[in-house]
Amino acid sequence: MSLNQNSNTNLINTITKLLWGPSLPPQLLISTVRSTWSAAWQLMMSQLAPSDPTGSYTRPTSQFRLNSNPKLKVSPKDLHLYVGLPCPWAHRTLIVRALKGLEDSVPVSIASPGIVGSWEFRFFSDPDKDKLVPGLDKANGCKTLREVYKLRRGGYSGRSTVPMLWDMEKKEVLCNESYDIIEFFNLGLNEIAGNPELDLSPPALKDDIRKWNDIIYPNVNNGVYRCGFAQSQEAYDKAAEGLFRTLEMLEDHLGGSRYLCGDVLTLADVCLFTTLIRFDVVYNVLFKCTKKKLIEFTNLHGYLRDIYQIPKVAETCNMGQIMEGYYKILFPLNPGGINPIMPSGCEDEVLSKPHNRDSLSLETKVVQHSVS
Ligand SMILES: N[C@@H](CCC(=O)N[C@@H](CS)C(=O)NCC(=O)O)C(=O)O
Repeated sequence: MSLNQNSNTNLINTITKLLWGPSLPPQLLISTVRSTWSAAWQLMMSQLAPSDPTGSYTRPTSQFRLNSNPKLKVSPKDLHLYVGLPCPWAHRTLIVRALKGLEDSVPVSIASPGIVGSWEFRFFSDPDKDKLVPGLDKANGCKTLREVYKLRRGGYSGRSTVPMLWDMEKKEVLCNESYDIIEFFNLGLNEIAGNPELDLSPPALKDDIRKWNDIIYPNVNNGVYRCGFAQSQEAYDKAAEGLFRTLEMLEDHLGGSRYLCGDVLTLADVCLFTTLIRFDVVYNVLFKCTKKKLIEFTNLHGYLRDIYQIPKVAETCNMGQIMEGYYKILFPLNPGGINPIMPSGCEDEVLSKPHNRDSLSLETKVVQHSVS
């Protein structure tokens, strides 16, 4: 328990003793805590997790979009990426940056979730050499991400979210929408990319990618948040039903297809992966996505391991930081701040086990067929 929590508990104990003697009558204690906690929770959730009239979480839209600003001229040498490791949306950008070989040309600053809800930059003393770790702001030397957003001309008073792509020369937020950023990293920076031949959104697959994103975003990527942030039973039931129905459908599809769109990895897979890798370690428990664990879906779990084992992907998955961010900082959902033990299925040894999904490739099937 932190010093602060200790002194708060002592204060509450002292007041209680003054009012009621050595202990509060149990019924009174329970009803007081229940109503106070419930009111505080409703207040916090209504402000932090906006919902529609049925209590269903509605994600606020991103304010800085790349595609909505056709006049925006981007100079590749001035780019800087801000991310946080627990965030699934920021994780998308780290994966595409790594796969495209943009690590040297697009430097990154990795923020840690701060106790008062803002992303902060802190020196990290115990780095895990195999993983990306949080640290200081390398572009602007700010203490918080909020300060960085405020450096832009005209200032800023909205949500300071990650991922955020920053123009170091113009001191401007270029974009804070993950999908725009990954599309841009995929094709917009080929002149400075180490792996320009890789196209994660080939023209022939664009419709298919869009179709998958349209299913996966509301039901899975945002679906887990709609479970965790639901403010009514009805909203939760609807979100949980949509989530598990979609996971079952994906399980079925991935039984016959190596990736979502066939033999090649696409942006749709990157977006699905960053939710799946957090599923058993966070969403299954903290967001009440309890019907099944991901490890119980044989094909989805093999697919997860397949992507995890693509060179440079595992380095972007810091499970310790993911747990720390969700369990310790997402205060309304885990007020005690206890960080649970890591599920064994989420450890590197398990994620590194053979996936045997190469045999699902159409090309492999054709070869096998012609040999037999
Ligand atoms: N639509 C955004 C969502 C980004 C987002 O919600 N990021 C969260 C972390 S997972 C955040 O930074 N929240 C801080 C806040 O809301 O103040 C995207 O896909 O890029």
